[in-house]
Amino acid sequence: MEAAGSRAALVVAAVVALLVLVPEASRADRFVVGDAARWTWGYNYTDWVIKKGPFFLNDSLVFMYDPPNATVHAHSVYMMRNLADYQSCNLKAAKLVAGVMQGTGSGFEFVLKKRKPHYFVCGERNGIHCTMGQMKFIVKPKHSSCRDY
Ligand SMILES: [Cu+2]
Repeated sequence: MEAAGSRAALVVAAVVALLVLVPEASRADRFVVGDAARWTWGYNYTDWVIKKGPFFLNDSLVFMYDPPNATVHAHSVYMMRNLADYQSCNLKAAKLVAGVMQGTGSGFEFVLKKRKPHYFVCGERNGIHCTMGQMKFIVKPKHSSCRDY
């Protein structure tokens, strides 16, 4: 009887440990940028970030866009170095994250690994997709211990 009792206690302890440890270790959300609109001209991604956030470390952003063809403009993903370049859509020092062909199929997945502001923009047409097309947003992932369940 006592053995069964301590086994039960062990099972309870194991379940509690799983409940506490597993979500923290493995939980990461995956966001399709723009949802149904995907990564495209004219969608307000700044509003999208406000609606979807906060974002946490190890969450991923999936950029989906068609390859360029006769009817579809090319899109891409660049990361700006700082807020000033982001605000002015100045691509001179920007880093290419995903080229025009990389948004097809299941899209391009970017995992948020660093706790810093990420300045994402579309780099096409010399920054016009960023300025006129609103294809820009900032994400600053929080530490996952700040996540509330
Ligand atoms: Cu674009």
